[in-house]
Amino acid sequence: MSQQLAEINIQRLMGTIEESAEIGKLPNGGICRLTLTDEDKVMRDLFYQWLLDAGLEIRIDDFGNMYGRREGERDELAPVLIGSHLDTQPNGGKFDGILGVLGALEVIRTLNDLELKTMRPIEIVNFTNEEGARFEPAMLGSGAMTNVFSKQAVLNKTDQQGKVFGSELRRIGYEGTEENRAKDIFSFLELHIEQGPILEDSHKAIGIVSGIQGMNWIEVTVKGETAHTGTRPMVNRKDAILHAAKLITRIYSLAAEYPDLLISVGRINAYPNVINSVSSEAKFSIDIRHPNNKTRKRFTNQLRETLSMMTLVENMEIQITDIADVETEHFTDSIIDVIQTAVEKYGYSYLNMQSGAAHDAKYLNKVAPTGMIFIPSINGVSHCEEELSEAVDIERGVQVLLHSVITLANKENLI
Ligand code: HGY
Ligand code: MN
Ligand code: MN
Repeated sequence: MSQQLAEINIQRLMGTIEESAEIGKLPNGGICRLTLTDEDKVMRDLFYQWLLDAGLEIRIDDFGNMYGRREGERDELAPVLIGSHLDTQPNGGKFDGILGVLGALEVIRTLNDLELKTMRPIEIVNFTNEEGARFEPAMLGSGAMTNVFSKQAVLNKTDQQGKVFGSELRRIGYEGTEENRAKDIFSFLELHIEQGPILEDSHKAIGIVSGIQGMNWIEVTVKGETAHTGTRPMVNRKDAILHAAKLITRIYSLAAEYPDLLISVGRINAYPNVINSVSSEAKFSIDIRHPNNKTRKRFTNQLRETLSMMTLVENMEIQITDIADVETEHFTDSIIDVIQTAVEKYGYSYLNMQSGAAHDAKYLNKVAPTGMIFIPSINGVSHCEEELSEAVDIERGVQVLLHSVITLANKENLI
């Protein structure tokens, strides 16, 4: 059977995606499957079974990253790695990350159906904590496995309730070993929904991703003084929520001076957070994204100075904590070419584009030639229960993944 005739089974894939969507399902149709929770364990156990059913050799590494390996005819060669993540946002959709992992599984299932052997082994992967919704920052599993983060720093991460990454990994039974990490990877491919409006607006079927824009995640803690709301005169207050509100308003107005910069305050907590006490502490997050590293750094520096100056003037106190500072990443031309060839073979319309969202591929690109394939998101929405992609687009995306994998898994080298 030749590679161009290899066709995936879209009904099987949609059934697998729907089955995964039942795990952590919310009444509004969204999914809450935060990394290393009981829901994540149920999903991991089911994925483990699917890997076994597909005849793959399974490994778990010391960050809970899960790998399924399909032997190659020359099994000593470095593998082609494909995959993404199965963890979700607290009110996530059923495609973000999941399409990349279950689409990779469909590639394996199709190769098995067709008894299509490849020269190189192929490995599919589910990365731990891509979302960064529970343990900050994002892409901890892939960032740890590529040594962007130190092992101890990752295992010691705590969530908002003080639960520790390492003990949660143990608790759900997915603490593996260091030697199980993927190593000497020939290439990495990640299929993902675009999560934005570009492909839909441009009526293109496939996004051939050139790279991922850089980002900063910062946390600002405002220190005030608690007081009785009925007795403390307004002039003598150190109201943390009021000062945070002024800072946040200024952050957005400063960002408006930078074209293409995306800024978001997504998380905010106050203490004691009761109606009749003036707040003594307010913590809020800032997510900063921009395609150009210099511009992003210039803005972030100006932001720090502005927040500090405003706080000095108001005789308040703040603490600025860096959670992530990630450079813009450019993917490997030879991988982009393989994807482009596959897209042209099927005659799909396509757009060469950069990714606004971050993905595990950002860190895999540091250790292996990497590329990404996007499919359209309906109404460009993601990280919510309305996240949706059409089966026809899913089929095209996985077909391109399949063709690209077969090409790469039969290559001696990339040049
Ligand atoms: O933050 C991101 O872009 C990704 O969803 N983790
Ligand atoms: Mn994702
Ligand atoms: Mn996401």
